[in-house]
Amino acid sequence: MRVLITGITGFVGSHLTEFALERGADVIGALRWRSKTEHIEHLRERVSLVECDLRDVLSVRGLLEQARPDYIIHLAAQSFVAASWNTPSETLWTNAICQMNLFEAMRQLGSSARFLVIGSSEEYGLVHADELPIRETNPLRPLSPYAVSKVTQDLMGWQYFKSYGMHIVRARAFNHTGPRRGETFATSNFAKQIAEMEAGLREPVVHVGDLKPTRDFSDVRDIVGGYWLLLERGTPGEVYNLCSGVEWSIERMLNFLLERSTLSHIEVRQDPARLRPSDVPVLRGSREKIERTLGWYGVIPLEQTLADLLEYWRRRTKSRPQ
Ligand code: A2R
Repeated sequence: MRVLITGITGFVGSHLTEFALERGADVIGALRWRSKTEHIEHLRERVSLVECDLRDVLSVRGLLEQARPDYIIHLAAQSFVAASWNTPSETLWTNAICQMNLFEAMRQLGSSARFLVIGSSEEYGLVHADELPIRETNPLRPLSPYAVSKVTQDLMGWQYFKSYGMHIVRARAFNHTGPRRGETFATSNFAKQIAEMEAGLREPVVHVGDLKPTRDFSDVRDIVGGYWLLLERGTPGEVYNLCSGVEWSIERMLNFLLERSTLSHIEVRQDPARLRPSDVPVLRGSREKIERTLGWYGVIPLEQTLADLLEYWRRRTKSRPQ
């Protein structure tokens, strides 16, 4: 089994690689010459890495010729909702065009690889109270440039399945976190700030954005298991939510991390720069479809995930040169 993972150097890519290697797969990872490889250093000897900027159609063709994959998990993306407000065209370009280049190269080469499109709960965007928990059939009302880019990827997956009969399965992952999560993401950012305060590197003030939104969080190690299952047994053309079905406010996650800190008092300060032009107030998914049809559900409690995330930042802060 040869699996091509785009975005292998990213947060999810590193966890998915560990998962795939444990299952005996041959992993081929696509990265750019400038990609930071710190998350996959411990795996480097066990994977094949191919340089490719997925925005470049020739480069993508070369990647597929070299990789000859059975499975493709397309994780590479501009993945950060907040950044998409400042770089809307870059976000749309990267997320839509990279995937289109992969699909077109697959068609040109006659590849019959199974392909997993990585969508997002952000696609649902504005959700009314009577629509919770969110099912796959809910209308898509995206509220950010990132969300629009993910709707594009999602519907493009459906179109290529329908038009060309390609084996494409679509995942809509709700929020996920865990060790190695990028520091721009709220949970990881809070944990990093706390670890740095504990190490005496900053004053005991945690800077936050809007704490009121609630989100449906899973552990990344559960999510990558779901992705694998969708490639193995998901129905082509179908879309599946991956979520816990449990809602936590950002504030509750922050408080959980603060309670685990070794410091007795940390001030919480709202930073206007961290607020977004429009944010999704509530996202809670229904995992009924994937649980009923494929038997998937997450097993790692969010408390464990957050504790592991804080430990990750403590370790990184200690090992950082002062
Ligand atoms: O930016 P780099 O060179 O460090 O690599 C990132 C990669 N990537 C690309 N690779 C090739 N060609 C491109 N034009 C390109 N643009 C981005 O995507 C990095 O390895 C990966 C993104 O990693 P993270 O930001 O850590 O995202 P994460 O959380 O792993 O997200 C995975 C998927 C994405 O589709 C998200 O939108 C979704 O899960 O939530």
